[in-house]
Amino acid sequence: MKEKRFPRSKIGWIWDNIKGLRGMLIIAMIGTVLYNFLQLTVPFFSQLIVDRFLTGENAGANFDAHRSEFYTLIAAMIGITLLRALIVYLDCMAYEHVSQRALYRIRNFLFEKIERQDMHFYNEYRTGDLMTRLTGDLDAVRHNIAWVIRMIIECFALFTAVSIYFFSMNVKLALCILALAPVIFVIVFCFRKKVAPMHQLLREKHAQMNTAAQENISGNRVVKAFSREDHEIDKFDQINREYAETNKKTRLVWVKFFPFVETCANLLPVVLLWVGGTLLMQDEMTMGEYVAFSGLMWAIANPMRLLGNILNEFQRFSAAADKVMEIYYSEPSIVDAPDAIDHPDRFIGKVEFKDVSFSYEDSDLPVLSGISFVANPGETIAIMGETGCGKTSLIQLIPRFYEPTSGEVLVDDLNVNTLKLRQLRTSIGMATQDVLLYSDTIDGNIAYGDSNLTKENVVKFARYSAADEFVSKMPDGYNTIVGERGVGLSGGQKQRISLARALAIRPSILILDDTTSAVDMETEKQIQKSLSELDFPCTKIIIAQRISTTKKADKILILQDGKISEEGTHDELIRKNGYYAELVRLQTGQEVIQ
Ligand code: DUT
Ligand code: MG
Repeated sequence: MKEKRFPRSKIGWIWDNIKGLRGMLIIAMIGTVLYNFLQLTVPFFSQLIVDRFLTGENAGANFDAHRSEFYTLIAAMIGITLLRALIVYLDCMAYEHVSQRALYRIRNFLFEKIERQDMHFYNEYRTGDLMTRLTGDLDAVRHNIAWVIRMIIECFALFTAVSIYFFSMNVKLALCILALAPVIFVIVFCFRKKVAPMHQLLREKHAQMNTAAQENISGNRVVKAFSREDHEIDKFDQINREYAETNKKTRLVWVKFFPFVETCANLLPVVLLWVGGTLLMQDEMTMGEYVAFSGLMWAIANPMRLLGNILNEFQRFSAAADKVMEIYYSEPSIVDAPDAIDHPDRFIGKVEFKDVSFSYEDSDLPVLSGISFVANPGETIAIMGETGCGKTSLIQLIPRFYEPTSGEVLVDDLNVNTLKLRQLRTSIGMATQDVLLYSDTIDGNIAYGDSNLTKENVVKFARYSAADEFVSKMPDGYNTIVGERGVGLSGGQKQRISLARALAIRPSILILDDTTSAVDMETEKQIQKSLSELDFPCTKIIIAQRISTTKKADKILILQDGKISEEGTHDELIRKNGYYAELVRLQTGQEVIQ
Protein backbone atom coordinates (compact mmCIF):
# COMPACT_ATOMS: atom_id res chain seq x y z
CA MET A 1 0.00 0.00 0.00
CA LYS A 2 1.50 3.30 -1.02
CA GLU A 3 2.35 5.82 1.67
CA LYS A 4 0.75 9.20 1.20
CA ARG A 5 2.63 12.32 2.19
CA PHE A 6 0.62 15.00 3.90
CA PRO A 7 1.66 18.51 4.91
CA ARG A 8 1.00 17.66 8.56
CA SER A 9 1.54 14.63 10.75
CA LYS A 10 -1.61 12.95 12.04
CA ILE A 11 -1.28 14.46 15.47
CA GLY A 12 -0.42 17.87 13.97
CA TRP A 13 -3.52 17.59 11.83
CA ILE A 14 -5.71 16.87 14.86
CA TRP A 15 -4.05 19.77 16.64
CA ASP A 16 -5.01 22.06 13.73
CA ASN A 17 -8.58 20.90 13.94
CA ILE A 18 -9.08 21.52 17.61
CA LYS A 19 -8.29 25.21 17.37
CA GLY A 20 -10.21 26.96 20.13
CA LEU A 21 -10.43 23.69 22.06
CA ARG A 22 -6.74 23.16 22.61
CA GLY A 23 -6.85 24.67 26.10
CA MET A 24 -9.65 22.33 27.07
CA LEU A 25 -7.81 19.30 25.70
CA ILE A 26 -4.63 20.24 27.55
CA ILE A 27 -6.59 20.71 30.80
CA ALA A 28 -8.24 17.35 30.17
CA MET A 29 -4.83 15.75 29.67
CA ILE A 30 -3.55 17.32 32.88
CA GLY A 31 -6.73 16.04 34.54
CA THR A 32 -5.89 12.53 33.34
CA VAL A 33 -2.42 12.76 34.84
CA LEU A 34 -3.90 14.18 38.06
CA TYR A 35 -6.52 11.53 38.62
CA ASN A 36 -3.98 8.83 37.96
CA PHE A 37 -1.59 10.29 40.49
CA LEU A 38 -4.51 10.48 42.92
CA GLN A 39 -4.81 6.72 42.55
CA LEU A 40 -1.70 6.52 44.69
CA THR A 41 -3.22 8.27 47.65
CA VAL A 42 -5.35 5.32 48.75
CA PRO A 43 -2.42 2.86 48.98
CA PHE A 44 -0.35 5.66 50.53
CA PHE A 45 -2.89 6.21 53.29
CA SER A 46 -3.34 2.47 53.65
CA GLN A 47 0.39 2.17 54.17
CA LEU A 48 0.27 4.86 56.89
CA ILE A 49 -2.69 3.22 58.61
CA VAL A 50 -1.17 -0.25 58.48
CA ASP A 51 2.22 0.85 59.76
CA ARG A 52 0.90 3.09 62.54
CA PHE A 53 -2.27 1.47 63.71
CA LEU A 54 -2.48 -2.13 62.55
CA THR A 55 1.02 -3.66 62.72
CA GLY A 56 4.13 -2.97 64.75
CA GLU A 57 4.70 -3.02 68.48
CA ASN A 58 2.92 0.20 69.31
CA ALA A 59 -0.04 -0.30 67.05
CA GLY A 60 -2.60 -0.70 69.85
CA ALA A 61 -1.23 2.23 71.87
CA ASN A 62 -1.05 4.43 68.75
CA PHE A 63 -4.63 3.66 67.95
CA ASP A 64 -5.81 4.63 71.47
CA ALA A 65 -3.68 7.80 71.56
CA HIS A 66 -4.30 9.03 68.01
CA ARG A 67 -7.81 7.82 67.36
CA SER A 68 -8.75 11.11 65.63
CA GLU A 69 -5.76 10.84 63.29
CA PHE A 70 -6.94 7.38 62.27
CA TYR A 71 -10.39 8.70 61.42
CA THR A 72 -8.91 11.72 59.61
CA LEU A 73 -6.89 9.38 57.39
CA ILE A 74 -10.00 7.32 56.62
CA ALA A 75 -12.00 10.49 55.87
CA ALA A 76 -9.17 11.78 53.64
CA MET A 77 -9.23 8.49 51.71
CA ILE A 78 -12.97 8.81 51.14
CA GLY A 79 -12.66 12.50 50.25
CA ILE A 80 -9.90 11.91 47.71
CA THR A 81 -11.79 9.00 46.17
CA LEU A 82 -14.82 11.25 45.66
CA LEU A 83 -12.67 14.05 44.28
CA ARG A 84 -11.05 11.62 41.90
CA ALA A 85 -14.44 10.41 40.67
CA LEU A 86 -15.43 14.02 40.00
CA ILE A 87 -12.23 14.70 38.04
CA VAL A 88 -12.72 11.52 36.00
CA TYR A 89 -16.27 12.59 35.18
CA LEU A 90 -15.29 16.12 34.11
CA ASP A 91 -12.33 14.75 32.23
CA CYS A 92 -14.40 12.33 30.16
CA MET A 93 -16.85 15.14 29.40
CA ALA A 94 -14.02 17.36 28.20
CA TYR A 95 -12.55 14.69 25.90
CA GLU A 96 -15.99 13.94 24.52
CA HIS A 97 -16.71 17.61 23.91
CA VAL A 98 -13.40 18.22 22.15
CA SER A 99 -13.68 15.07 20.04
CA GLN A 100 -17.27 15.76 18.99
CA ARG A 101 -16.47 19.35 18.04
CA ALA A 102 -13.44 18.19 16.05
CA LEU A 103 -15.57 15.52 14.35
CA TYR A 104 -18.20 18.11 13.42
CA ARG A 105 -15.58 20.49 12.09
CA ILE A 106 -13.64 17.96 10.04
CA ARG A 107 -16.82 16.43 8.64
CA ASN A 108 -18.11 19.81 7.44
CA PHE A 109 -14.70 20.63 6.02
CA LEU A 110 -14.55 17.30 4.20
CA PHE A 111 -18.04 17.68 2.81
CA GLU A 112 -17.13 21.09 1.47
CA LYS A 113 -13.95 19.65 -0.02
CA ILE A 114 -15.89 16.89 -1.73
CA GLU A 115 -18.54 19.33 -2.99
CA ARG A 116 -15.95 21.58 -4.56
CA GLN A 117 -13.97 18.83 -6.24
CA ASP A 118 -13.68 18.53 -9.99
CA MET A 119 -14.78 15.71 -12.27
CA HIS A 120 -11.46 13.86 -12.03
CA PHE A 121 -12.08 13.40 -8.34
CA TYR A 122 -15.54 11.94 -8.91
CA ASN A 123 -14.15 9.61 -11.56
CA GLU A 124 -11.53 8.41 -9.11
CA TYR A 125 -13.49 7.91 -5.89
CA ARG A 126 -16.46 5.64 -5.45
CA THR A 127 -19.45 6.92 -3.51
CA GLY A 128 -19.31 4.10 -0.95
CA ASP A 129 -15.65 4.82 -0.28
CA LEU A 130 -16.31 8.52 0.25
CA MET A 131 -19.21 7.68 2.55
CA THR A 132 -16.88 5.43 4.57
CA ARG A 133 -14.47 8.31 4.95
CA LEU A 134 -17.23 10.65 6.11
CA THR A 135 -18.63 8.16 8.63
CA GLY A 136 -16.57 5.18 9.87
CA ASP A 137 -13.14 6.70 9.27
CA LEU A 138 -14.07 9.97 10.89
CA ASP A 139 -15.46 8.13 13.87
CA ALA A 140 -12.13 6.37 14.29
CA VAL A 141 -10.53 9.82 14.39
CA ARG A 142 -13.02 10.96 17.02
CA HIS A 143 -12.45 7.80 19.04
CA ASN A 144 -8.74 8.51 18.94
CA ILE A 145 -9.23 11.92 20.56
CA ALA A 146 -11.84 10.77 23.05
CA TRP A 147 -10.36 7.44 24.10
CA VAL A 148 -6.96 6.50 22.66
CA ILE A 149 -5.19 9.71 23.68
CA ARG A 150 -6.74 9.51 27.14
CA MET A 151 -5.73 5.89 27.55
CA ILE A 152 -2.16 6.49 26.43
CA ILE A 153 -1.80 9.32 28.96
CA GLU A 154 -3.54 7.25 31.60
CA CYS A 155 -1.18 4.31 31.12
CA PHE A 156 1.93 6.46 31.09
CA ALA A 157 0.80 8.62 34.02
CA LEU A 158 -0.14 5.62 36.10
CA PHE A 159 3.01 3.76 35.23
CA THR A 160 5.21 6.76 35.97
CA ALA A 161 3.42 7.66 39.19
CA VAL A 162 3.59 4.12 40.48
CA SER A 163 7.22 3.76 39.47
CA ILE A 164 8.15 6.93 41.36
CA TYR A 165 6.20 5.76 44.38
CA PHE A 166 7.76 2.29 44.25
CA PHE A 167 11.26 3.72 44.03
CA SER A 168 10.56 6.08 46.94
CA MET A 169 9.53 3.11 49.09
CA ASN A 170 12.05 0.47 48.10
CA VAL A 171 14.52 0.70 45.24
CA LYS A 172 15.39 -3.00 45.13
CA LEU A 173 11.83 -4.24 44.89
CA ALA A 174 10.92 -1.47 42.44
CA LEU A 175 13.78 -2.48 40.14
CA CYS A 176 12.82 -6.15 40.26
CA ILE A 177 9.20 -5.39 39.38
CA LEU A 178 9.95 -2.86 36.65
CA ALA A 179 12.55 -5.14 35.06
CA LEU A 180 9.63 -6.67 33.20
CA ALA A 181 8.79 -3.38 31.46
CA PRO A 182 11.35 -3.64 28.61
CA VAL A 183 10.00 -7.10 27.77
CA ILE A 184 6.56 -5.58 27.35
CA PHE A 185 7.91 -2.85 25.06
CA VAL A 186 9.53 -5.42 22.78
CA ILE A 187 6.28 -7.38 22.59
CA VAL A 188 4.28 -4.26 21.83
CA PHE A 189 6.73 -3.16 19.15
CA CYS A 190 6.46 -6.52 17.36
CA PHE A 191 2.69 -6.40 17.68
CA ARG A 192 2.49 -2.96 16.14
CA LYS A 193 4.48 -4.07 13.12
CA LYS A 194 2.14 -6.99 12.57
CA VAL A 195 -1.16 -5.26 13.21
CA ALA A 196 -0.66 -1.99 11.28
CA PRO A 197 -1.07 -3.47 7.77
CA MET A 198 -4.02 -5.52 9.02
CA HIS A 199 -5.87 -2.35 9.92
CA GLN A 200 -5.20 -0.86 6.51
CA LEU A 201 -6.59 -3.99 4.89
CA LEU A 202 -9.56 -4.03 7.23
CA ARG A 203 -10.37 -0.45 6.37
CA GLU A 204 -10.25 -1.27 2.63
CA LYS A 205 -12.62 -4.20 3.14
CA HIS A 206 -14.97 -1.94 5.06
CA ALA A 207 -15.03 0.56 2.19
CA GLN A 208 -15.58 -2.25 -0.34
CA MET A 209 -18.53 -3.49 1.68
CA ASN A 210 -20.07 -0.02 1.87
CA THR A 211 -19.55 0.52 -1.85
CA ALA A 212 -21.21 -2.79 -2.67
CA ALA A 213 -24.18 -1.93 -0.45
CA GLN A 214 -24.50 1.59 -1.84
CA GLU A 215 -24.26 0.52 -5.48
CA ASN A 216 -26.81 -2.21 -4.95
CA ILE A 217 -29.27 0.06 -3.24
CA SER A 218 -29.02 2.86 -5.79
CA GLY A 219 -28.90 0.43 -8.71
CA ASN A 220 -31.61 -1.85 -7.44
CA ARG A 221 -33.76 -1.42 -10.54
CA VAL A 222 -31.08 -3.01 -12.68
CA VAL A 223 -30.69 -5.85 -10.20
CA LYS A 224 -34.44 -6.46 -10.31
CA ALA A 225 -34.66 -6.11 -14.08
CA PHE A 226 -32.14 -8.91 -14.51
CA SER A 227 -33.43 -10.92 -11.51
CA ARG A 228 -29.92 -10.84 -10.11
CA GLU A 229 -30.93 -10.54 -6.46
CA ASP A 230 -29.49 -13.94 -5.55
CA HIS A 231 -26.28 -13.18 -7.37
CA GLU A 232 -25.94 -9.82 -5.62
CA ILE A 233 -26.77 -11.34 -2.24
CA ASP A 234 -24.06 -13.96 -2.78
CA LYS A 235 -21.61 -11.28 -3.88
CA PHE A 236 -22.37 -9.20 -0.80
CA ASP A 237 -22.09 -12.26 1.39
CA GLN A 238 -18.62 -12.85 -0.03
CA ILE A 239 -17.50 -9.26 0.66
CA ASN A 240 -19.10 -9.32 4.10
CA ARG A 241 -17.36 -12.62 4.86
CA GLU A 242 -14.00 -11.20 3.78
CA TYR A 243 -14.59 -8.21 6.02
CA ALA A 244 -15.56 -10.42 8.96
CA GLU A 245 -12.54 -12.68 8.37
CA THR A 246 -10.15 -9.74 8.18
CA ASN A 247 -11.75 -8.28 11.28
CA LYS A 248 -11.29 -11.55 13.12
CA LYS A 249 -7.70 -11.93 11.93
CA THR A 250 -6.90 -8.39 13.06
CA ARG A 251 -8.35 -9.06 16.49
CA LEU A 252 -6.52 -12.36 16.69
CA VAL A 253 -3.11 -10.78 16.15
CA TRP A 254 -3.23 -9.61 19.76
CA VAL A 255 -4.28 -13.05 20.91
CA LYS A 256 -0.89 -14.33 19.70
CA PHE A 257 0.93 -11.73 21.78
CA PHE A 258 -1.42 -11.69 24.73
CA PRO A 259 -0.08 -14.85 26.47
CA PHE A 260 3.39 -13.24 26.73
CA VAL A 261 1.95 -10.05 28.18
CA GLU A 262 -0.32 -12.01 30.49
CA THR A 263 2.62 -14.10 31.68
CA CYS A 264 4.59 -10.94 32.48
CA ALA A 265 1.57 -9.47 34.27
CA ASN A 266 1.05 -12.67 36.25
CA LEU A 267 4.71 -12.81 37.19
CA LEU A 268 4.37 -9.50 39.03
CA PRO A 269 2.72 -10.91 42.21
CA VAL A 270 5.27 -13.75 42.19
CA VAL A 271 8.15 -11.24 42.13
CA LEU A 272 6.41 -9.28 44.90
CA LEU A 273 5.99 -12.34 47.08
CA TRP A 274 9.48 -13.58 46.49
CA VAL A 275 11.54 -10.39 46.57
CA GLY A 276 9.12 -8.42 48.77
CA GLY A 277 8.77 -11.31 51.21
CA THR A 278 12.55 -11.66 51.51
CA LEU A 279 12.98 -7.91 52.08
CA LEU A 280 10.17 -7.98 54.66
CA MET A 281 11.86 -10.81 56.54
CA GLN A 282 15.18 -8.97 56.43
CA ASP A 283 13.39 -5.91 57.84
CA GLU A 284 14.35 -3.86 54.77
CA MET A 285 10.75 -2.85 54.30
CA THR A 286 7.69 -2.45 56.47
CA MET A 287 4.43 -4.35 56.27
CA GLY A 288 2.74 -1.09 55.25
CA GLU A 289 5.09 -0.70 52.30
CA TYR A 290 4.45 -4.29 51.31
CA VAL A 291 0.70 -3.62 51.40
CA ALA A 292 1.22 -0.49 49.28
CA PHE A 293 3.25 -2.46 46.70
CA SER A 294 0.65 -5.19 46.65
CA GLY A 295 -2.22 -2.70 46.39
CA LEU A 296 -0.65 -1.00 43.41
CA MET A 297 0.44 -4.04 41.47
CA TRP A 298 -2.61 -3.67 39.22
CA ALA A 299 -1.38 -0.19 38.22
CA ILE A 300 1.60 -1.85 36.55
CA ALA A 301 -0.28 -4.89 35.23
CA ASN A 302 -3.30 -3.07 33.81
CA PRO A 303 -1.43 -0.76 31.42
CA MET A 304 0.41 -3.86 30.20
CA ARG A 305 -2.84 -5.66 29.48
CA LEU A 306 -4.43 -2.55 27.95
CA LEU A 307 -1.54 -1.80 25.62
CA GLY A 308 -2.71 -4.23 22.95
CA ASN A 309 -6.15 -2.72 22.88
CA ILE A 310 -4.82 0.81 22.79
CA LEU A 311 -2.42 -0.01 20.02
CA ASN A 312 -5.15 -1.74 18.04
CA GLU A 313 -7.32 1.33 18.30
CA PHE A 314 -4.41 3.59 17.46
CA GLN A 315 -3.68 1.61 14.30
CA ARG A 316 -7.34 1.74 13.37
CA PHE A 317 -7.15 5.50 13.76
CA SER A 318 -3.95 5.64 11.77
CA ALA A 319 -5.42 3.75 8.80
CA ALA A 320 -8.61 5.83 8.93
CA ALA A 321 -6.76 9.13 9.33
CA ASP A 322 -4.77 8.38 6.16
CA LYS A 323 -8.02 8.10 4.26
CA VAL A 324 -9.58 11.18 5.80
CA MET A 325 -6.45 13.29 5.34
CA GLU A 326 -6.22 12.24 1.71
CA ILE A 327 -9.49 14.06 1.07
CA TYR A 328 -8.73 16.79 3.60
CA TYR A 329 -5.58 17.84 1.77
CA SER A 330 -6.81 17.11 -1.76
CA GLU A 331 -7.08 20.04 -4.11
CA PRO A 332 -9.19 20.19 -7.25
CA SER A 333 -7.05 20.76 -10.33
CA ILE A 334 -9.71 22.93 -11.97
CA VAL A 335 -9.89 26.11 -9.93
CA ASP A 336 -10.03 29.86 -10.52
CA ALA A 337 -6.78 31.23 -11.86
CA PRO A 338 -5.12 33.59 -9.34
CA ASP A 339 -5.68 36.46 -11.76
CA ALA A 340 -9.12 35.29 -12.93
CA ILE A 341 -11.09 37.94 -14.79
CA ASP A 342 -14.06 39.34 -12.92
CA HIS A 343 -17.04 39.33 -15.23
CA PRO A 344 -20.07 40.40 -13.20
CA ASP A 345 -22.12 41.34 -16.26
CA ARG A 346 -24.21 38.95 -18.26
CA PHE A 347 -22.28 37.08 -20.94
CA ILE A 348 -23.56 37.72 -24.44
CA GLY A 349 -23.11 34.03 -25.09
CA LYS A 350 -20.52 33.62 -27.83
CA VAL A 351 -18.89 30.21 -27.66
CA GLU A 352 -15.80 29.34 -29.63
CA PHE A 353 -13.62 26.23 -29.85
CA LYS A 354 -10.16 26.79 -31.30
CA ASP A 355 -8.39 23.61 -32.37
CA VAL A 356 -9.45 21.79 -29.22
CA SER A 357 -8.18 18.31 -28.43
CA PHE A 358 -9.10 16.36 -25.37
CA SER A 359 -8.53 13.03 -23.68
CA TYR A 360 -9.53 11.73 -20.27
CA GLU A 361 -6.80 11.51 -17.68
CA ASP A 362 -7.16 7.77 -17.22
CA SER A 363 -6.68 6.93 -20.89
CA ASP A 364 -4.35 8.02 -23.65
CA LEU A 365 -6.96 7.67 -26.37
CA PRO A 366 -7.88 11.07 -27.80
CA VAL A 367 -11.61 11.67 -27.41
CA LEU A 368 -11.66 14.95 -29.33
CA SER A 369 -9.11 16.27 -31.77
CA GLY A 370 -8.83 19.53 -33.68
CA ILE A 371 -12.31 20.80 -32.87
CA SER A 372 -12.95 24.35 -34.08
CA PHE A 373 -16.29 26.09 -34.39
CA VAL A 374 -18.05 29.29 -33.36
CA ALA A 375 -21.51 29.70 -31.87
CA ASN A 376 -22.51 33.33 -32.19
CA PRO A 377 -24.74 34.92 -29.55
CA GLY A 378 -28.32 33.75 -29.88
CA GLU A 379 -27.52 31.00 -32.38
CA THR A 380 -28.56 27.39 -32.07
CA ILE A 381 -25.82 24.85 -32.70
CA ALA A 382 -26.74 21.21 -33.02
CA ILE A 383 -24.23 18.45 -32.41
CA MET A 384 -24.88 15.01 -33.79
CA GLY A 385 -22.90 11.86 -34.11
CA GLU A 386 -22.77 8.20 -33.22
CA THR A 387 -22.82 7.13 -29.63
CA GLY A 388 -19.42 7.44 -28.00
CA CYS A 389 -18.10 9.92 -30.59
CA GLY A 390 -17.42 12.58 -27.93
CA LYS A 391 -20.50 14.84 -27.87
CA THR A 392 -20.89 14.91 -24.08
CA SER A 393 -17.14 15.30 -23.66
CA LEU A 394 -17.21 18.31 -25.97
CA ILE A 395 -19.92 20.24 -24.18
CA GLN A 396 -18.35 19.51 -20.77
CA LEU A 397 -15.41 21.65 -21.80
CA ILE A 398 -17.59 24.80 -21.95
CA PRO A 399 -18.37 25.03 -18.19
CA ARG A 400 -14.79 23.76 -17.59
CA PHE A 401 -15.79 20.44 -16.07
CA TYR A 402 -12.68 19.23 -17.87
CA GLU A 403 -9.88 21.09 -19.57
CA PRO A 404 -8.75 20.56 -23.15
CA THR A 405 -5.37 18.89 -23.59
CA SER A 406 -4.64 21.47 -26.27
CA GLY A 407 -6.46 24.34 -27.92
CA GLU A 408 -8.78 26.89 -26.39
CA VAL A 409 -12.41 27.10 -25.39
CA LEU A 410 -13.66 30.69 -25.35
CA VAL A 411 -16.81 32.28 -24.04
CA ASP A 412 -17.35 35.87 -25.18
CA ASP A 413 -13.82 35.71 -26.62
CA LEU A 414 -12.33 34.97 -23.20
CA ASN A 415 -10.58 31.68 -22.55
CA VAL A 416 -12.76 29.83 -20.03
CA ASN A 417 -9.73 29.13 -17.84
CA THR A 418 -9.29 32.86 -17.28
CA LEU A 419 -12.85 33.29 -16.01
CA LYS A 420 -14.16 32.81 -12.50
CA LEU A 421 -15.73 29.34 -12.37
CA ARG A 422 -18.75 30.56 -10.48
CA GLN A 423 -19.50 33.36 -12.94
CA LEU A 424 -18.93 31.06 -15.91
CA ARG A 425 -21.08 28.24 -14.59
CA THR A 426 -23.97 30.40 -13.40
CA SER A 427 -24.19 31.72 -16.98
CA ILE A 428 -24.58 28.25 -18.41
CA GLY A 429 -27.83 26.32 -18.14
CA MET A 430 -27.16 22.67 -18.54
CA ALA A 431 -29.48 19.71 -18.83
CA THR A 432 -27.28 16.66 -18.61
CA GLN A 433 -27.77 13.31 -20.26
CA ASP A 434 -28.37 11.48 -16.96
CA VAL A 435 -31.12 13.38 -15.24
CA LEU A 436 -30.81 13.65 -11.51
CA LEU A 437 -33.59 15.25 -9.56
CA TYR A 438 -33.20 15.99 -5.88
CA SER A 439 -35.54 14.58 -3.22
CA ASP A 440 -37.47 17.82 -3.17
CA THR A 441 -40.65 19.31 -4.60
CA ILE A 442 -40.93 19.89 -8.35
CA ASP A 443 -40.98 23.56 -7.50
CA GLY A 444 -37.72 23.24 -5.54
CA ASN A 445 -36.10 21.24 -8.31
CA ILE A 446 -36.93 23.81 -10.99
CA ALA A 447 -35.74 26.67 -8.75
CA TYR A 448 -32.54 24.77 -7.83
CA GLY A 449 -30.21 27.27 -9.49
CA ASP A 450 -32.13 30.32 -8.31
CA SER A 451 -33.84 29.93 -4.95
CA ASN A 452 -35.52 33.36 -5.28
CA LEU A 453 -37.49 32.26 -8.31
CA THR A 454 -41.15 33.25 -7.94
CA LYS A 455 -43.96 30.74 -8.27
CA GLU A 456 -45.11 32.41 -11.51
CA ASN A 457 -41.67 32.05 -13.01
CA VAL A 458 -41.45 28.40 -11.99
CA VAL A 459 -44.67 27.83 -13.91
CA LYS A 460 -43.41 29.92 -16.82
CA PHE A 461 -40.27 27.81 -17.20
CA ALA A 462 -42.26 24.63 -16.77
CA ARG A 463 -44.41 25.83 -19.67
CA TYR A 464 -41.32 26.48 -21.80
CA SER A 465 -40.25 22.90 -21.24
CA ALA A 466 -43.75 21.51 -21.69
CA ALA A 467 -43.80 20.25 -18.10
CA ASP A 468 -46.62 22.41 -16.77
CA GLU A 469 -49.34 20.22 -18.19
CA PHE A 470 -48.37 17.00 -16.44
CA VAL A 471 -47.24 18.75 -13.25
CA SER A 472 -50.61 20.52 -12.86
CA LYS A 473 -52.35 17.17 -13.13
CA MET A 474 -50.48 15.78 -10.13
CA PRO A 475 -52.45 15.84 -6.85
CA ASP A 476 -49.90 18.14 -5.17
CA GLY A 477 -48.94 19.98 -8.36
CA TYR A 478 -45.64 21.78 -8.01
CA ASN A 479 -45.43 20.66 -4.38
CA THR A 480 -45.14 17.01 -5.35
CA ILE A 481 -41.98 15.50 -3.94
CA VAL A 482 -39.86 13.82 -6.59
CA GLY A 483 -36.40 12.25 -6.60
CA GLU A 484 -35.23 9.16 -4.80
CA ARG A 485 -37.89 9.13 -2.11
CA GLY A 486 -40.61 10.90 -4.08
CA VAL A 487 -43.11 9.88 -6.72
CA GLY A 488 -41.81 8.20 -9.81
CA LEU A 489 -41.60 10.21 -12.99
CA SER A 490 -41.18 8.93 -16.51
CA GLY A 491 -37.89 9.51 -18.33
CA GLY A 492 -39.48 12.19 -20.52
CA GLN A 493 -41.07 13.91 -17.53
CA LYS A 494 -37.74 14.03 -15.72
CA GLN A 495 -36.08 15.44 -18.82
CA ARG A 496 -38.66 18.20 -19.01
CA ILE A 497 -38.14 19.20 -15.38
CA SER A 498 -34.41 19.15 -15.91
CA LEU A 499 -34.89 21.45 -18.93
CA ALA A 500 -37.02 23.84 -16.86
CA ARG A 501 -34.28 23.82 -14.19
CA ALA A 502 -31.66 24.73 -16.80
CA LEU A 503 -33.84 27.51 -18.22
CA ALA A 504 -34.77 28.90 -14.83
CA ILE A 505 -31.37 30.51 -14.35
CA ARG A 506 -31.94 32.48 -17.59
CA PRO A 507 -28.57 31.35 -18.91
CA SER A 508 -26.57 33.10 -21.61
CA ILE A 509 -25.65 29.67 -22.89
CA LEU A 510 -28.04 26.74 -22.80
CA ILE A 511 -26.59 23.28 -23.24
CA LEU A 512 -28.92 20.36 -23.78
CA ASP A 513 -27.44 16.88 -23.88
CA ASP A 514 -30.02 14.58 -25.42
CA THR A 515 -32.60 16.35 -23.30
CA THR A 516 -35.62 15.58 -25.43
CA SER A 517 -34.65 12.05 -26.41
CA ALA A 518 -37.40 10.51 -24.28
CA VAL A 519 -40.05 13.06 -25.18
CA ASP A 520 -42.65 12.35 -27.87
CA MET A 521 -42.45 14.19 -31.20
CA GLU A 522 -45.44 16.40 -30.51
CA THR A 523 -44.16 17.60 -27.13
CA GLU A 524 -40.71 18.09 -28.60
CA LYS A 525 -42.09 20.38 -31.28
CA GLN A 526 -43.77 22.38 -28.54
CA ILE A 527 -40.47 22.63 -26.61
CA GLN A 528 -38.59 23.75 -29.70
CA LYS A 529 -41.12 26.46 -30.34
CA SER A 530 -40.75 27.70 -26.74
CA LEU A 531 -36.96 27.60 -26.99
CA SER A 532 -37.06 29.88 -30.02
CA GLU A 533 -39.29 32.31 -28.15
CA LEU A 534 -37.40 32.64 -24.86
CA ASP A 535 -37.72 36.07 -23.23
CA PHE A 536 -33.96 36.35 -22.68
CA PRO A 537 -31.04 36.15 -25.13
CA CYS A 538 -29.47 32.73 -25.15
CA THR A 539 -27.08 30.71 -27.27
CA LYS A 540 -28.18 27.09 -27.52
CA ILE A 541 -25.97 24.11 -27.97
CA ILE A 542 -28.08 21.06 -28.46
CA ILE A 543 -26.99 17.45 -28.70
CA ALA A 544 -29.65 15.33 -30.29
CA GLN A 545 -30.19 12.24 -32.37
CA ARG A 546 -33.37 13.27 -34.14
CA ILE A 547 -33.30 15.30 -37.32
CA SER A 548 -36.54 16.96 -36.22
CA THR A 549 -34.68 18.49 -33.26
CA THR A 550 -31.69 19.72 -35.19
CA LYS A 551 -33.20 20.68 -38.56
CA LYS A 552 -33.76 24.32 -37.70
CA ALA A 553 -30.35 24.89 -36.09
CA ASP A 554 -28.16 27.68 -37.41
CA LYS A 555 -25.36 25.20 -37.65
CA ILE A 556 -25.16 21.45 -37.38
CA LEU A 557 -21.89 19.79 -36.40
CA ILE A 558 -21.37 16.14 -37.14
CA LEU A 559 -18.84 14.51 -34.87
CA GLN A 560 -17.14 11.35 -36.00
CA ASP A 561 -14.41 9.73 -33.92
CA GLY A 562 -13.81 12.98 -32.06
CA LYS A 563 -13.48 15.12 -35.17
CA ILE A 564 -15.95 17.41 -36.90
CA SER A 565 -16.59 15.64 -40.19
CA GLU A 566 -19.43 17.83 -41.44
CA GLU A 567 -20.56 21.32 -40.58
CA GLY A 568 -23.33 23.50 -41.96
CA THR A 569 -27.07 24.08 -42.07
CA HIS A 570 -29.61 21.34 -42.74
CA ASP A 571 -29.77 22.21 -46.43
CA GLU A 572 -26.02 22.49 -46.82
CA LEU A 573 -25.46 19.11 -45.25
CA ILE A 574 -28.15 17.45 -47.33
CA ARG A 575 -26.38 18.79 -50.40
CA LYS A 576 -23.12 17.42 -49.10
CA ASN A 577 -24.70 13.98 -49.17
CA GLY A 578 -22.61 12.61 -46.31
CA TYR A 579 -23.36 11.20 -42.87
CA TYR A 580 -26.11 13.74 -42.15
CA ALA A 581 -27.88 13.14 -45.47
CA GLU A 582 -27.77 9.40 -44.70
CA LEU A 583 -29.22 10.08 -41.27
CA VAL A 584 -32.06 12.10 -42.84
CA ARG A 585 -32.80 9.31 -45.25
CA LEU A 586 -32.82 6.75 -42.48
CA GLN A 587 -35.01 8.78 -40.16
CA THR A 588 -37.49 10.08 -42.72
CA GLY A 589 -37.66 6.62 -44.19
CA GLN A 590 -38.62 5.33 -40.77
CA GLU A 591 -41.26 8.01 -40.53
CA VAL A 592 -42.76 6.93 -43.86
CA ILE A 593 -42.92 3.33 -42.69
CA GLN A 594 -44.65 4.41 -39.49
N1 DUT B 1 -15.08 8.39 -21.89
C1 DUT B 1 -14.09 8.19 -20.97
N2 DUT B 1 -14.28 8.64 -19.69
C2 DUT B 1 -15.43 9.30 -19.31
C3 DUT B 1 -16.44 9.50 -20.27
C4 DUT B 1 -16.23 9.03 -21.55
O1 DUT B 1 -13.05 7.64 -21.26
O2 DUT B 1 -15.54 9.69 -18.14
C5 DUT B 1 -14.88 7.95 -23.28
C6 DUT B 1 -15.93 6.99 -23.76
C7 DUT B 1 -16.10 7.34 -25.20
C8 DUT B 1 -15.57 8.75 -25.34
O3 DUT B 1 -14.94 9.07 -24.12
O4 DUT B 1 -15.31 6.49 -26.00
C9 DUT B 1 -16.65 9.78 -25.65
O5 DUT B 1 -17.66 9.73 -24.67
P1 DUT B 1 -18.87 10.74 -24.66
O6 DUT B 1 -19.63 10.52 -23.42
O7 DUT B 1 -18.38 12.09 -24.95
O8 DUT B 1 -19.69 10.21 -25.92
P2 DUT B 1 -21.09 10.71 -26.46
O9 DUT B 1 -20.88 11.13 -27.88
O10 DUT B 1 -21.71 11.69 -25.55
O11 DUT B 1 -21.93 9.38 -26.48
P3 DUT B 1 -23.52 9.17 -26.23
O12 DUT B 1 -24.21 9.52 -27.48
O13 DUT B 1 -23.62 7.72 -25.96
O14 DUT B 1 -23.90 10.01 -25.10
MG1 MG C 1 -23.31 11.70 -24.35
